[in-house]
Amino acid sequence: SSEDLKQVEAFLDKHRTMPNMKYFGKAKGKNVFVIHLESFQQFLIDYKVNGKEVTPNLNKFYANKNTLSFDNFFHQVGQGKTSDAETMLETSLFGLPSGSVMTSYGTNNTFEALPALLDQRGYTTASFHGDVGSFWNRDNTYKSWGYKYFFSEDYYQNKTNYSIGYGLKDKIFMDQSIKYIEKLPQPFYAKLITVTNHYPYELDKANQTIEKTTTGDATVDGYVQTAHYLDQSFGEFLDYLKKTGLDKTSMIVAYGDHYGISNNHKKAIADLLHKKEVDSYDLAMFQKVPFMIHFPGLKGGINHTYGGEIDVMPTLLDLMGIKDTHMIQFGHDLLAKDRNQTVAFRNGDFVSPTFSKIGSTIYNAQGEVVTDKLTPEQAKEVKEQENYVDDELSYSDKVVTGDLLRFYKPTGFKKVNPGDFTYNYKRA
Ligand code: GP9
Ligand code: MN
Repeated sequence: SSEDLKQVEAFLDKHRTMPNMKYFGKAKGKNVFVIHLESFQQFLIDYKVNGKEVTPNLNKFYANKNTLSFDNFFHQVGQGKTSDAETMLETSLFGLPSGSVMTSYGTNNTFEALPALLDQRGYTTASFHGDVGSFWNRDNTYKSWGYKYFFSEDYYQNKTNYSIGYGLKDKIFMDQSIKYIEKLPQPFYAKLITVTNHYPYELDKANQTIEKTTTGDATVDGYVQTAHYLDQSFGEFLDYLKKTGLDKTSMIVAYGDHYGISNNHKKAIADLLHKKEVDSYDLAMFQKVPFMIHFPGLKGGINHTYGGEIDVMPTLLDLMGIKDTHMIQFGHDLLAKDRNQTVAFRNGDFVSPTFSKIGSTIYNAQGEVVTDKLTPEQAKEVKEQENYVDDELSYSDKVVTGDLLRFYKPTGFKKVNPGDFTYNYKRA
Protein backbone atom coordinates (compact mmCIF):
# COMPACT_ATOMS: atom_id res chain seq x y z
CA SER A 1 0.00 0.00 0.00
CA SER A 2 1.02 3.65 -0.16
CA GLU A 3 1.51 3.44 3.63
CA ASP A 4 4.25 0.85 3.04
CA LEU A 5 5.91 3.18 0.58
CA LYS A 6 5.90 5.95 3.19
CA GLN A 7 7.79 3.65 5.56
CA VAL A 8 10.34 2.93 2.89
CA GLU A 9 10.77 6.64 2.19
CA ALA A 10 11.22 7.35 5.88
CA PHE A 11 13.97 4.74 6.04
CA LEU A 12 15.69 6.10 2.93
CA ASP A 13 15.42 9.71 4.12
CA LYS A 14 17.25 8.79 7.32
CA HIS A 15 20.26 7.67 5.29
CA ARG A 16 20.41 10.13 2.39
CA THR A 17 23.84 11.47 1.51
CA MET A 18 24.95 14.76 -0.02
CA PRO A 19 26.49 14.63 -3.48
CA ASN A 20 30.17 15.44 -3.64
CA MET A 21 30.29 18.83 -5.33
CA LYS A 22 33.73 18.15 -6.74
CA TYR A 23 32.11 15.56 -8.99
CA PHE A 24 28.47 16.56 -9.30
CA GLY A 25 27.52 17.17 -12.94
CA LYS A 26 31.03 16.56 -14.27
CA ALA A 27 29.67 14.13 -16.86
CA LYS A 28 26.61 16.16 -17.72
CA GLY A 29 25.52 15.76 -21.33
CA LYS A 30 28.09 13.11 -22.17
CA ASN A 31 27.24 9.83 -23.81
CA VAL A 32 27.41 6.94 -21.39
CA PHE A 33 28.79 3.49 -22.08
CA VAL A 34 28.28 0.79 -19.49
CA ILE A 35 30.45 -2.21 -20.25
CA HIS A 36 29.25 -5.28 -18.39
CA LEU A 37 32.25 -7.55 -17.85
CA GLU A 38 30.78 -11.00 -17.41
CA SER A 39 31.89 -12.88 -14.26
CA PHE A 40 34.87 -10.59 -13.91
CA GLN A 41 36.48 -10.41 -10.47
CA GLN A 42 38.74 -7.72 -9.09
CA PHE A 43 41.61 -10.13 -8.41
CA LEU A 44 42.15 -10.37 -12.17
CA ILE A 45 43.34 -6.75 -12.26
CA ASP A 46 47.13 -6.90 -12.58
CA TYR A 47 47.01 -10.69 -12.23
CA LYS A 48 49.69 -12.59 -14.12
CA VAL A 49 50.01 -16.13 -15.42
CA ASN A 50 53.60 -17.19 -16.02
CA GLY A 51 54.61 -13.54 -16.01
CA LYS A 52 52.00 -12.51 -18.55
CA GLU A 53 49.24 -10.04 -17.70
CA VAL A 54 45.79 -11.61 -18.03
CA THR A 55 44.01 -8.31 -18.64
CA PRO A 56 46.49 -5.73 -19.97
CA ASN A 57 43.83 -3.44 -21.45
CA LEU A 58 41.67 -3.33 -18.34
CA ASN A 59 44.79 -2.86 -16.20
CA LYS A 60 45.75 0.18 -18.22
CA PHE A 61 42.24 1.53 -18.06
CA TYR A 62 42.14 0.88 -14.29
CA ALA A 63 45.29 2.92 -13.72
CA ASN A 64 44.56 5.70 -16.23
CA LYS A 65 44.74 9.20 -14.77
CA ASN A 66 41.20 9.93 -15.92
CA THR A 67 39.74 6.74 -14.50
CA LEU A 68 38.18 6.54 -11.07
CA SER A 69 38.65 2.96 -9.91
CA PHE A 70 37.20 1.39 -6.79
CA ASP A 71 39.16 -1.37 -5.11
CA ASN A 72 36.65 -2.19 -2.37
CA PHE A 73 33.63 -2.62 -4.61
CA PHE A 74 31.61 -5.81 -4.15
CA HIS A 75 29.05 -7.62 -6.23
CA GLN A 76 25.86 -8.17 -4.25
CA VAL A 77 23.99 -10.66 -6.39
CA GLY A 78 21.92 -13.65 -5.29
CA GLN A 79 20.39 -16.37 -7.42
CA GLY A 80 19.51 -13.84 -10.09
CA LYS A 81 23.21 -13.45 -10.98
CA THR A 82 23.52 -11.21 -14.07
CA SER A 83 19.92 -10.08 -13.72
CA ASP A 84 20.48 -9.06 -10.09
CA ALA A 85 23.49 -7.04 -11.17
CA GLU A 86 21.46 -5.31 -13.88
CA THR A 87 18.61 -4.65 -11.45
CA MET A 88 20.91 -3.07 -8.88
CA LEU A 89 22.78 -1.02 -11.43
CA GLU A 90 19.74 0.40 -13.15
CA THR A 91 17.15 0.66 -10.39
CA SER A 92 19.19 0.71 -7.17
CA LEU A 93 16.89 -2.01 -5.83
CA PHE A 94 18.31 -5.28 -4.55
CA GLY A 95 17.70 -8.66 -6.14
CA LEU A 96 15.46 -11.00 -4.17
CA PRO A 97 16.41 -13.61 -1.52
CA SER A 98 15.62 -16.20 -4.19
CA GLY A 99 14.76 -16.03 -7.87
CA SER A 100 15.16 -12.95 -10.02
CA VAL A 101 13.44 -9.54 -9.97
CA MET A 102 13.65 -9.36 -13.75
CA THR A 103 12.10 -12.77 -14.26
CA SER A 104 9.33 -12.49 -11.66
CA TYR A 105 8.55 -8.76 -11.59
CA GLY A 106 10.23 -7.24 -14.64
CA THR A 107 7.18 -7.40 -16.88
CA ASN A 108 4.51 -5.88 -14.64
CA ASN A 109 6.13 -3.78 -11.92
CA THR A 110 6.52 -0.02 -12.00
CA PHE A 111 10.13 1.14 -11.92
CA GLU A 112 12.01 4.38 -11.76
CA ALA A 113 14.96 3.10 -13.72
CA LEU A 114 18.04 4.79 -15.09
CA PRO A 115 17.13 4.34 -18.78
CA ALA A 116 13.73 6.01 -18.25
CA LEU A 117 15.24 8.86 -16.25
CA LEU A 118 17.76 9.45 -19.02
CA ASP A 119 15.19 9.07 -21.79
CA GLN A 120 13.19 11.83 -20.13
CA ARG A 121 16.28 14.02 -20.23
CA GLY A 122 16.93 13.62 -23.90
CA TYR A 123 19.27 10.62 -23.99
CA THR A 124 18.84 7.76 -26.45
CA THR A 125 18.93 4.50 -24.48
CA ALA A 126 20.02 1.11 -25.79
CA SER A 127 21.11 -2.25 -24.43
CA PHE A 128 23.25 -4.69 -26.44
CA HIS A 129 23.61 -8.41 -25.79
CA GLY A 130 24.58 -11.37 -27.97
CA ASP A 131 22.16 -13.85 -26.41
CA VAL A 132 18.43 -14.38 -27.05
CA GLY A 133 16.39 -11.39 -25.92
CA SER A 134 14.24 -13.40 -23.56
CA PHE A 135 17.09 -14.55 -21.32
CA TRP A 136 16.41 -13.30 -17.77
CA ASN A 137 13.22 -11.79 -19.22
CA ARG A 138 15.27 -8.88 -20.53
CA ASP A 139 12.96 -8.20 -23.46
CA ASN A 140 10.08 -7.41 -21.11
CA THR A 141 12.03 -5.89 -18.25
CA TYR A 142 13.84 -3.43 -20.48
CA LYS A 143 10.47 -2.06 -21.58
CA SER A 144 9.51 -1.49 -17.96
CA TRP A 145 12.85 0.23 -17.41
CA GLY A 146 12.27 2.48 -20.39
CA TYR A 147 14.94 1.22 -22.79
CA LYS A 148 14.23 2.59 -26.23
CA TYR A 149 16.34 -0.04 -28.01
CA PHE A 150 17.37 -3.59 -27.21
CA PHE A 151 19.75 -5.20 -29.66
CA SER A 152 19.78 -8.90 -28.82
CA GLU A 153 21.02 -11.94 -30.72
CA ASP A 154 18.72 -11.45 -33.71
CA TYR A 155 20.37 -8.16 -34.55
CA TYR A 156 23.77 -9.76 -35.01
CA GLN A 157 25.05 -11.78 -37.90
CA ASN A 158 25.80 -15.28 -36.69
CA LYS A 159 28.02 -17.73 -38.55
CA THR A 160 29.73 -20.97 -37.58
CA ASN A 161 32.17 -20.32 -34.73
CA TYR A 162 30.74 -16.87 -34.00
CA SER A 163 29.10 -18.09 -30.78
CA ILE A 164 30.17 -20.05 -27.75
CA GLY A 165 28.31 -20.83 -24.53
CA TYR A 166 25.49 -18.33 -24.03
CA GLY A 167 26.03 -16.25 -27.11
CA LEU A 168 28.11 -14.29 -29.52
CA LYS A 169 31.81 -14.16 -28.74
CA ASP A 170 32.77 -10.83 -27.20
CA LYS A 171 35.02 -9.55 -29.98
CA ILE A 172 32.41 -10.28 -32.62
CA PHE A 173 29.70 -8.85 -30.39
CA MET A 174 31.60 -5.60 -29.77
CA ASP A 175 32.54 -5.25 -33.39
CA GLN A 176 29.01 -5.77 -34.69
CA SER A 177 27.51 -3.47 -32.06
CA ILE A 178 29.33 -0.53 -33.63
CA LYS A 179 27.01 -0.23 -36.60
CA TYR A 180 24.09 0.30 -34.22
CA ILE A 181 25.98 2.61 -31.87
CA GLU A 182 26.84 4.84 -34.80
CA LYS A 183 23.16 5.41 -35.52
CA LEU A 184 22.17 6.39 -31.98
CA PRO A 185 21.28 10.07 -31.65
CA GLN A 186 23.56 11.66 -29.04
CA PRO A 187 23.74 11.90 -26.15
CA PHE A 188 23.09 8.21 -25.65
CA TYR A 189 23.21 5.68 -22.85
CA ALA A 190 24.49 2.35 -24.18
CA LYS A 191 24.96 -0.81 -22.17
CA LEU A 192 26.98 -3.65 -23.67
CA ILE A 193 26.65 -7.01 -21.93
CA THR A 194 29.50 -9.40 -22.71
CA VAL A 195 29.14 -13.13 -22.19
CA THR A 196 32.20 -15.16 -23.23
CA ASN A 197 33.81 -15.04 -19.79
CA HIS A 198 31.04 -17.20 -18.40
CA TYR A 199 31.22 -20.57 -16.69
CA PRO A 200 32.45 -23.11 -17.91
CA TYR A 201 34.99 -20.75 -19.59
CA GLU A 202 35.17 -22.46 -22.94
CA LEU A 203 36.97 -20.87 -25.84
CA ASP A 204 37.99 -21.99 -29.30
CA LYS A 205 41.67 -22.80 -29.77
CA ALA A 206 42.40 -19.81 -32.00
CA ASN A 207 41.38 -17.39 -29.24
CA GLN A 208 43.28 -19.11 -26.45
CA THR A 209 46.19 -16.72 -26.30
CA ILE A 210 47.27 -17.08 -22.70
CA GLU A 211 48.04 -20.23 -20.78
CA LYS A 212 45.53 -21.70 -18.37
CA THR A 213 46.25 -21.66 -14.66
CA THR A 214 47.38 -24.94 -13.16
CA THR A 215 45.30 -25.38 -10.01
CA GLY A 216 44.17 -28.73 -11.37
CA ASP A 217 40.54 -27.69 -10.98
CA ALA A 218 39.22 -28.08 -14.50
CA THR A 219 36.35 -25.61 -14.15
CA VAL A 220 38.66 -22.92 -12.77
CA ASP A 221 41.72 -23.13 -14.96
CA GLY A 222 40.09 -21.83 -18.14
CA TYR A 223 38.87 -18.66 -16.40
CA VAL A 224 41.96 -16.59 -17.17
CA GLN A 225 41.74 -17.54 -20.85
CA THR A 226 38.21 -16.26 -21.35
CA ALA A 227 39.03 -13.24 -19.15
CA HIS A 228 42.00 -12.55 -21.41
CA TYR A 229 39.76 -12.77 -24.45
CA LEU A 230 37.22 -10.43 -22.83
CA ASP A 231 40.05 -8.01 -22.11
CA GLN A 232 41.08 -8.03 -25.77
CA SER A 233 37.53 -7.30 -26.85
CA PHE A 234 37.49 -4.40 -24.37
CA GLY A 235 40.76 -3.11 -25.79
CA GLU A 236 39.42 -3.28 -29.34
CA PHE A 237 36.30 -1.42 -28.30
CA LEU A 238 38.36 1.34 -26.68
CA ASP A 239 40.38 1.60 -29.90
CA TYR A 240 37.16 2.15 -31.79
CA LEU A 241 36.09 4.85 -29.35
CA LYS A 242 39.44 6.59 -29.76
CA LYS A 243 39.39 6.32 -33.52
CA THR A 244 35.97 7.95 -33.73
CA GLY A 245 36.57 10.51 -30.99
CA LEU A 246 33.70 9.07 -28.98
CA ASP A 247 36.14 8.68 -26.10
CA LYS A 248 36.19 12.48 -25.83
CA THR A 249 32.44 12.86 -25.57
CA SER A 250 31.58 9.83 -23.47
CA MET A 251 31.73 8.54 -19.92
CA ILE A 252 32.87 4.93 -19.96
CA VAL A 253 31.79 2.77 -17.04
CA ALA A 254 33.05 -0.80 -16.68
CA TYR A 255 32.07 -3.30 -14.02
CA GLY A 256 32.17 -7.00 -13.17
CA ASP A 257 28.73 -8.45 -12.48
CA HIS A 258 29.64 -11.24 -10.03
CA TYR A 259 32.18 -13.90 -9.18
CA GLY A 260 33.39 -16.29 -11.83
CA ILE A 261 34.80 -18.80 -9.38
CA SER A 262 32.34 -19.94 -6.76
CA ASN A 263 33.11 -20.75 -3.15
CA ASN A 264 32.88 -24.44 -4.02
CA HIS A 265 36.44 -24.15 -5.32
CA LYS A 266 38.30 -23.18 -2.14
CA LYS A 267 41.44 -25.09 -2.91
CA ALA A 268 41.75 -23.59 -6.38
CA ILE A 269 41.01 -20.10 -5.02
CA ALA A 270 43.78 -20.47 -2.44
CA ASP A 271 46.09 -21.57 -5.24
CA LEU A 272 45.19 -18.61 -7.43
CA LEU A 273 45.77 -16.20 -4.55
CA HIS A 274 49.05 -17.91 -3.65
CA LYS A 275 47.77 -18.77 -0.19
CA LYS A 276 47.87 -22.01 1.77
CA GLU A 277 44.14 -21.89 2.40
CA VAL A 278 41.26 -19.43 2.40
CA ASP A 279 38.77 -18.75 5.20
CA SER A 280 35.30 -17.20 5.05
CA TYR A 281 36.73 -13.69 5.28
CA ASP A 282 39.06 -14.30 2.33
CA LEU A 283 36.11 -15.63 0.38
CA ALA A 284 34.10 -12.51 1.19
CA MET A 285 36.98 -10.33 -0.05
CA PHE A 286 37.10 -12.55 -3.12
CA GLN A 287 33.66 -11.12 -4.05
CA LYS A 288 35.22 -7.83 -5.12
CA VAL A 289 34.57 -6.87 -8.72
CA PRO A 290 35.91 -3.93 -10.69
CA PHE A 291 34.00 -0.69 -10.92
CA MET A 292 35.62 1.99 -13.05
CA ILE A 293 34.47 5.33 -14.40
CA HIS A 294 36.37 7.18 -17.09
CA PHE A 295 36.04 10.42 -19.03
CA PRO A 296 38.43 13.16 -20.12
CA GLY A 297 39.05 15.61 -17.32
CA LEU A 298 37.84 13.28 -14.58
CA LYS A 299 40.16 13.37 -11.60
CA GLY A 300 40.99 9.68 -11.45
CA GLY A 301 42.74 7.44 -8.94
CA ILE A 302 42.04 4.44 -6.78
CA ASN A 303 39.20 5.12 -4.39
CA HIS A 304 39.08 2.83 -1.34
CA THR A 305 35.52 3.42 -0.19
CA TYR A 306 33.51 0.25 0.48
CA GLY A 307 30.53 -0.07 -1.79
CA GLY A 308 28.71 -2.28 -4.21
CA GLU A 309 26.41 -2.59 -7.17
CA ILE A 310 23.49 -1.01 -5.35
CA ASP A 311 25.50 2.26 -5.29
CA VAL A 312 26.12 2.58 -9.01
CA MET A 313 22.93 4.37 -10.06
CA PRO A 314 23.17 7.17 -7.46
CA THR A 315 26.87 7.57 -8.31
CA LEU A 316 26.18 7.92 -12.03
CA LEU A 317 23.20 10.25 -11.48
CA ASP A 318 25.37 12.59 -9.45
CA LEU A 319 28.11 12.58 -12.07
CA MET A 320 25.51 13.31 -14.75
CA GLY A 321 24.17 16.15 -12.65
CA ILE A 322 20.74 14.63 -12.08
CA LYS A 323 19.20 15.41 -8.72
CA ASP A 324 18.01 12.25 -6.98
CA THR A 325 17.09 13.52 -3.53
CA HIS A 326 13.64 11.97 -3.58
CA MET A 327 14.27 8.80 -5.51
CA ILE A 328 13.59 5.33 -4.13
CA GLN A 329 17.19 4.14 -4.27
CA PHE A 330 18.87 1.87 -1.74
CA GLY A 331 22.40 2.79 -2.76
CA HIS A 332 24.46 5.90 -2.12
CA ASP A 333 26.82 7.89 -4.29
CA LEU A 334 30.24 6.26 -3.90
CA LEU A 335 31.77 9.72 -4.01
CA ALA A 336 29.69 11.13 -1.16
CA LYS A 337 31.73 11.85 1.94
CA ASP A 338 29.14 10.93 4.54
CA ARG A 339 28.12 7.54 3.19
CA ASN A 340 27.57 4.39 5.21
CA GLN A 341 30.21 1.92 4.00
CA THR A 342 28.45 -1.22 5.17
CA VAL A 343 28.00 -3.40 2.10
CA ALA A 344 25.16 -5.92 2.26
CA PHE A 345 25.38 -9.28 0.63
CA ARG A 346 22.10 -10.73 -0.43
CA ASN A 347 22.13 -13.35 2.34
CA GLY A 348 22.38 -10.70 5.07
CA ASP A 349 26.14 -11.00 5.56
CA PHE A 350 28.06 -7.75 5.23
CA VAL A 351 31.52 -6.30 4.84
CA SER A 352 32.77 -2.86 5.86
CA PRO A 353 36.03 -1.06 6.65
CA THR A 354 35.44 -1.71 10.36
CA PHE A 355 33.58 -4.96 10.93
CA SER A 356 32.32 -7.68 8.67
CA LYS A 357 29.77 -10.36 9.41
CA ILE A 358 29.85 -13.69 7.67
CA GLY A 359 27.34 -16.22 8.94
CA SER A 360 27.39 -15.66 12.68
CA THR A 361 31.07 -14.73 12.79
CA ILE A 362 32.31 -11.14 13.15
CA TYR A 363 35.65 -10.15 11.65
CA ASN A 364 37.67 -7.00 12.15
CA ALA A 365 39.33 -5.05 9.34
CA GLN A 366 42.35 -7.36 9.44
CA GLY A 367 40.14 -10.39 8.90
CA GLU A 368 40.56 -11.69 12.45
CA VAL A 369 37.64 -13.34 14.22
CA VAL A 370 36.43 -10.97 16.94
CA THR A 371 32.95 -12.35 17.61
CA ASP A 372 33.58 -12.80 21.33
CA LYS A 373 36.07 -9.98 21.78
CA LEU A 374 33.98 -6.92 20.99
CA THR A 375 33.83 -4.06 23.48
CA PRO A 376 30.29 -2.92 24.30
CA GLU A 377 30.67 0.05 21.93
CA GLN A 378 31.91 -2.21 19.15
CA ALA A 379 29.09 -4.67 19.75
CA LYS A 380 26.69 -1.77 19.45
CA GLU A 381 28.28 -0.67 16.20
CA VAL A 382 27.98 -4.17 14.75
CA LYS A 383 24.37 -4.41 15.87
CA GLU A 384 23.63 -1.15 14.05
CA GLN A 385 25.27 -2.47 10.93
CA GLU A 386 23.23 -5.66 11.17
CA ASN A 387 20.02 -3.71 11.56
CA TYR A 388 20.86 -1.44 8.66
CA VAL A 389 21.55 -4.39 6.37
CA ASP A 390 18.41 -6.27 7.43
CA ASP A 391 16.32 -3.14 6.97
CA GLU A 392 17.61 -2.16 3.56
CA LEU A 393 17.20 -5.69 2.21
CA SER A 394 13.71 -6.14 3.57
CA TYR A 395 12.53 -2.66 2.52
CA SER A 396 13.88 -3.25 -0.96
CA ASP A 397 12.07 -6.59 -1.08
CA LYS A 398 8.86 -4.84 -0.06
CA VAL A 399 9.24 -2.35 -2.89
CA VAL A 400 9.66 -5.17 -5.38
CA THR A 401 7.18 -7.77 -4.14
CA GLY A 402 4.53 -5.16 -3.30
CA ASP A 403 5.15 -3.19 -6.50
CA LEU A 404 5.27 -0.13 -4.29
CA LEU A 405 6.46 2.24 -6.99
CA ARG A 406 2.88 2.13 -8.27
CA PHE A 407 2.13 4.55 -5.47
CA TYR A 408 5.14 6.74 -6.07
CA LYS A 409 4.47 10.18 -7.52
CA PRO A 410 7.65 12.19 -7.76
CA THR A 411 7.53 15.54 -9.45
CA GLY A 412 9.02 15.50 -12.90
CA PHE A 413 8.97 11.73 -13.40
CA LYS A 414 6.69 10.21 -15.99
CA LYS A 415 5.80 6.58 -15.47
CA VAL A 416 6.97 4.30 -18.20
CA ASN A 417 4.40 2.66 -20.43
CA PRO A 418 6.01 -0.65 -21.50
CA GLY A 419 3.53 -0.81 -24.37
CA ASP A 420 5.38 2.09 -26.01
CA PHE A 421 8.22 -0.24 -26.95
CA THR A 422 8.43 -3.07 -29.44
CA TYR A 423 12.10 -3.86 -30.15
CA ASN A 424 11.04 -4.99 -33.62
CA TYR A 425 13.10 -2.67 -35.78
CA LYS A 426 14.97 -3.31 -38.94
CA ARG A 427 18.11 -5.39 -38.63
CA ALA A 428 21.27 -3.85 -39.98
C1 GP9 B 1 23.09 -14.69 -20.53
C2 GP9 B 1 23.76 -14.04 -19.43
C3 GP9 B 1 24.24 -14.94 -18.33
O1 GP9 B 1 22.25 -13.92 -21.33
O2 GP9 B 1 23.68 -12.71 -19.25
O3 GP9 B 1 23.71 -14.69 -17.11
P1 GP9 B 1 24.29 -15.34 -15.77
O4 GP9 B 1 24.31 -16.83 -15.96
O5 GP9 B 1 25.68 -14.80 -15.57
O6 GP9 B 1 23.36 -14.89 -14.71
MN1 MN C 1 26.62 -12.95 -15.21
